[in-house]
Amino acid sequence: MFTLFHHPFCPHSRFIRLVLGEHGLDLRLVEERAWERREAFLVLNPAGTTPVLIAEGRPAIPGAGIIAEYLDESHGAAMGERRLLPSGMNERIEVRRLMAWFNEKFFEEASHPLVTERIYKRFMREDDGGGPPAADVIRAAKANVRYHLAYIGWLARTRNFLAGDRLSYADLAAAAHLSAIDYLGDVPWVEDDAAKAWYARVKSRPVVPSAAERMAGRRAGVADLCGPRLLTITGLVPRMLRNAEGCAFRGPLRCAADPGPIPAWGLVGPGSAEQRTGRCCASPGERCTASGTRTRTGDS
Ligand SMILES: N[C@@H](CCC(=O)N[C@@H](CS)C(=O)NCC(=O)O)C(=O)O
Repeated sequence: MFTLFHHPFCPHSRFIRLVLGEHGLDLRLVEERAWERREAFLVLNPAGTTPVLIAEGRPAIPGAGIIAEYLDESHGAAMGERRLLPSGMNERIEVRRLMAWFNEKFFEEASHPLVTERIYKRFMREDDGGGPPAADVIRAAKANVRYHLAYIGWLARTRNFLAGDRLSYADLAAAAHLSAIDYLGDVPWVEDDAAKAWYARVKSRPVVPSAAERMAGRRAGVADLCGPRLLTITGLVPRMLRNAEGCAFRGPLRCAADPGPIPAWGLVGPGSAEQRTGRCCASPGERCTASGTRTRTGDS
């Protein structure tokens, strides 16, 4: 039996829950609000971040990457063909590269700002950083999602799963971060059919958002509008967004400026300066104003 200190909307915690689910391991969940910096939790992980795994007879295991490596070392061989970190050296490098891509880069550029602005800030006290969501941060993060989705689509078109032939940690890390923001209606699935089809395949696996996640979403005021009765009601709601499963969410308006076509992968990577600074909806040389119109950079 493992114990996982997690938060329902922490994408790294989601990743580890998916990994433990694939391994078929029993799990006790303890919800941790990392921003409260609880002393007993800081003793387990002085970095104060979730997830932290407690395995009998081991020191506390902090961090998604370290937990994933530990689980592969302790339980991977027993998975046989279904091992999530493949045995070949080259394949392992590619899985680790993509696992880091999602747990670090995607997190920094997309899932962390979106989850923080839309959910965590509602729970946090003002002196802990709580307050209303910052529209410019959300806009920048949503623009970053488009580039990441294009990359995922490119991987899904060229391989069976993201890192190769088989399901791996790369797929679970990507799905965990995407699912946190898909829940919020922040993934423009219509832009990439290959990414959408890959996600549907990974999401069809047995591990789904827990009741705790749904509850946390409701407490945060993010209505989970799946279900026939509510779907008919939302038919009347303007600015409705749908996630990959066709669930409806009320979402913020996208920036009114036309973001233009996503460049072919490799020309512009996620995380470029333009994307990070909130000039997300505009082409290079332009910026997007608060009212959603474009101006040339340097214009007053
Ligand atoms: N490197 C860590 C980062 C984990 C992380 O940033 N967790 C977030 C929630 S998803 C957190 O606890 N943030 C609180 C903080 O940074 O103080 C990992 O891979 O697990």
